[in-house]
Amino acid sequence: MDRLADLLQVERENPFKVRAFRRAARSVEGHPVAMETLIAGGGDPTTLPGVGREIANVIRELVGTGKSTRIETMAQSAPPSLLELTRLPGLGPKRARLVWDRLGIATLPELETAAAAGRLAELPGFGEKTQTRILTALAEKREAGRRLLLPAAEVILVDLLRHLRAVPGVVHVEAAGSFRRRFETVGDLDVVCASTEPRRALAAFTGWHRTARVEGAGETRATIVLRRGAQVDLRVVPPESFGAAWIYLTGSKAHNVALRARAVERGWKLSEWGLFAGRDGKSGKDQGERLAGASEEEVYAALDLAWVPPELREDEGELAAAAKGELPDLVRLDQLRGDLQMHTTWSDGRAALETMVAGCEARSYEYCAITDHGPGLPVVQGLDASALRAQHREIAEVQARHPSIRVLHALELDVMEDGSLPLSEDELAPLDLLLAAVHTRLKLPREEQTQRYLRALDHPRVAILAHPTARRLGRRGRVDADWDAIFAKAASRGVAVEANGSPERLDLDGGLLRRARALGCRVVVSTDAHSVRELDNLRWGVDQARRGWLTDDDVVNTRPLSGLLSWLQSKRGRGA
Ligand code: DGT
Ligand code: CA
Ligand code: CA
Ligand code: ZN
Repeated sequence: MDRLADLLQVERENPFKVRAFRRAARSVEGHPVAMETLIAGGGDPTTLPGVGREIANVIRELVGTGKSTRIETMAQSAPPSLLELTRLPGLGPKRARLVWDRLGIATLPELETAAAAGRLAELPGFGEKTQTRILTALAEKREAGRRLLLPAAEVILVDLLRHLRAVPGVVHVEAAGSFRRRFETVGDLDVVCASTEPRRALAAFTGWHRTARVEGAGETRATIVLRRGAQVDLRVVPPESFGAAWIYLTGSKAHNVALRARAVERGWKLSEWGLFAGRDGKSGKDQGERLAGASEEEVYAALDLAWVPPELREDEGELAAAAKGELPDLVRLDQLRGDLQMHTTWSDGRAALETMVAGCEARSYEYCAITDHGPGLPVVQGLDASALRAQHREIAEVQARHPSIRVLHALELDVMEDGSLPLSEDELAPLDLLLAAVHTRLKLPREEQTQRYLRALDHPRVAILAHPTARRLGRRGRVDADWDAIFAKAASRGVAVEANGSPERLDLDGGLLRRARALGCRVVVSTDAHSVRELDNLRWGVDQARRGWLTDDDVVNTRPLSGLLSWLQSKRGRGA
């Protein structure tokens, strides 16, 4: 609908008609019953405010065929990318049309080139100021196009939740969306609020000190854009709807769709307002008997389901498991007894070895592994065999001063292009633990890359495959390799795969962890900390382990020290 309004405006339709379409779009969006449901139930769209016969026909066509002949014909006369231009603050449909007519520009990159060259300022009604505004908006858009890493999202949310909790009338405020599901990156932030005075909550939200711009604001929802481009959606519902709204806004969309289908099977209706016995009805408050809605547990229970942890809400089998009472008892942060990857000033860490050990001790760990880099890396000065012996002596001294924690001497060794390791077995003999990791030659062809991993996993000393896919979020994707073959080999060799908790790695992520477990791998959750503070990154690794359906049994470092040592022993016993 909004798209149609934009097109009409680009086509220089009567402004009253454009406005009518926009009003109708708001009305449809804000309506508690989806148009599909309304029409399927014999309802009439013209009962919605602002929806007349003409618009109702467009809605029926859209619901029936997924298309609108009206939109299609109009889209043909203007390039579809022109719509993107109309959404840019500082441009809008009228000016976008002018830019297209005069300069033949229909895409954002073309627009940016023209603006940077000063060609926009020369258009009638534009000027320097508009041109600058457009350039700023383009830069902002690029920034916003990047997804947030979880810690950045959390910093914003903690502040916002604290702000909203202090608003009179607010009963609950919680984070939802991909952040709550702990998806690896977050597109926009979603917050759900229960309040007896929704207007006040919304005003406090749009008036928050970090708000740069308000994108949309209605009776029950608003969207703000923050100064650095991140976007936040807020939904405000009455307390009796809070659980249903929290489920809805947490998603994922696929989980919601499956959940709603389950309600429909029982002849009920599930929406962000609650679970209702009636399927039709015109407003959120009149949908038949309310069966549940105040809490998430209540909604799931009414559908004969156990409460589903947000990390599992991806429609990957969690509803079937919840129906049978077979959801896994997911691993928790407090079950971890130590951290098995960290760096010190011996290689590229920023804290001294003893400082890192003290940091682990302060976190009440039973053990920690010092895993500085070995030789062979281009940027990092790693430890050669003689440095390794010197470090071994230092670890013995530090261990003596810190008897409450077991300090394991380990090494993160780079896997060479051919899958060999840059130190000999003799040189590695004093180590308690060996990590293998791929850092270079990330673009080898798939087959070669896979063989490289398989050979490294065959090395008798390798116990952990660190950050297996070598991805860096927002910078580079996974290396191309046959992960199933690699996981199967790791399982057969007793090598654990890492859930690296560094927020820009999260490697393996939930999906691959689940696969690794299915193929028989053990998992280690580690931080890869390069400072004491980064030791706190363990929790992001635990989140991915949970997304991977892992229990404490699957995670090696939930074991007490004796269990960890016997795992290492059995690995060693396997030999070459
Ligand atoms: P993001 O923001 O890209 O990281 O991912 P999400 O999952 O946070 O997605 P977002 O912000 O678009 O929407 C938040 C939740 O709202 C989403 O997980 C499920 C729910 N939702 C949004 N759109 C729809 C929809 O069209 N149908 C249904 N059933 N749920 C939706
Ligand atoms: Ca979101
Ligand atoms: Ca959102
Ligand atoms: Zn590494």
